[in-house]
Amino acid sequence: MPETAADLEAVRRDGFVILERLIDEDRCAAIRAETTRLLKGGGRNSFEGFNTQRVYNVLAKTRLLDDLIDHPRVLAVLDALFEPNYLLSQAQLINIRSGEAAQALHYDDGFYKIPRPRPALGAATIWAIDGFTGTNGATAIVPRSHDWGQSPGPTPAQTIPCVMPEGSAVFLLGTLWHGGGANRSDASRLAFTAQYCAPWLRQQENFFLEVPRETVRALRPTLQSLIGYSIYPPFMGMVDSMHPKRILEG
Ligand SMILES: O=C(O)CCC(=O)C(=O)O
Repeated sequence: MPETAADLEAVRRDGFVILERLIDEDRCAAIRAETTRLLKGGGRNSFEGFNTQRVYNVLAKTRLLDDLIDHPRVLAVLDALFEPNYLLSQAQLINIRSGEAAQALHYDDGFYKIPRPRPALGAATIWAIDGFTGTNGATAIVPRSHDWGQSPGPTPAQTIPCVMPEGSAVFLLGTLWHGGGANRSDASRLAFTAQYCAPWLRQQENFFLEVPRETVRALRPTLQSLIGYSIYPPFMGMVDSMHPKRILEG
C-alpha cells in the first residue's frame, strides 16, 4: 500500500498517525443508525464514563464494523509492527455524551504488566463516526509518549485533541498515553475502537464464548483469524492438536 511507509514513519516517531477519511459519510450514517439500536444506559465507573455509552461484543451484534476492523490501511501498519497472526483484542463503540468529563489518561497495553520503556504489545484504532472536534470529546493524546519509561504519567496539559473529520481513524501504539476527551459540546461524539495485540498474548475479549460459531463461520477468513481462529506457530491456539479453523468445518 503506497501510504504505509509514511504511516509507519509517523507511528514510530510520534506513537500515532491520523488516517483521514477511510470510510465515507454514508457508512458513518449507517453505523450511527445501527448504533442507536444498540446503545443503552451509561458507564459503570469513571473510566467507562458515567455519561458515556459503550457497546461491547460488536462482532456478534452487527456486520457494519467488519470493514473497519480489517481495513487494509490499518492491517498494512499492523503487518509491519507485529508478527503474523496478530489478534483483535477488543472492539467497541464509544458514545461520549454532552457534559462528559475527560477520561483518565492511560495506555492500552498497560494491563500487560511488563515495565516500560518497551516495544508496544498492541495497537489500536479509534474511528471518528462523528467528526472529532476540539470540544466534543475528541481522543486526547500525548504525542511521542510511547517511548516514555515507567513515569507517573502525563498531565492533561500535555495532551492534544485528535481533531479529524468523520470517517477518519487515529492509529495509536499500545504504549501511547491517551484518553477520551471531555465533551463540552451539546452533541454526542460517537467513535468505534478496535484494539489489536501480538499473537502470543491473551485477548481482552473472549471471542470464542462471545461470538456464536455460526456467526464466525460466516465471517471472512481475515476476521476469523483476528479473533483467534489462528495459530501462533508452532501450536499456540490449537484445538485437539489441530488448527482451530478445523472446528468451523465440523
Ligand atoms: O473514546 C475515546 O476517545 C478513547 C477511549 C479510550 O481510550 C478507552 O476507553 O480506553
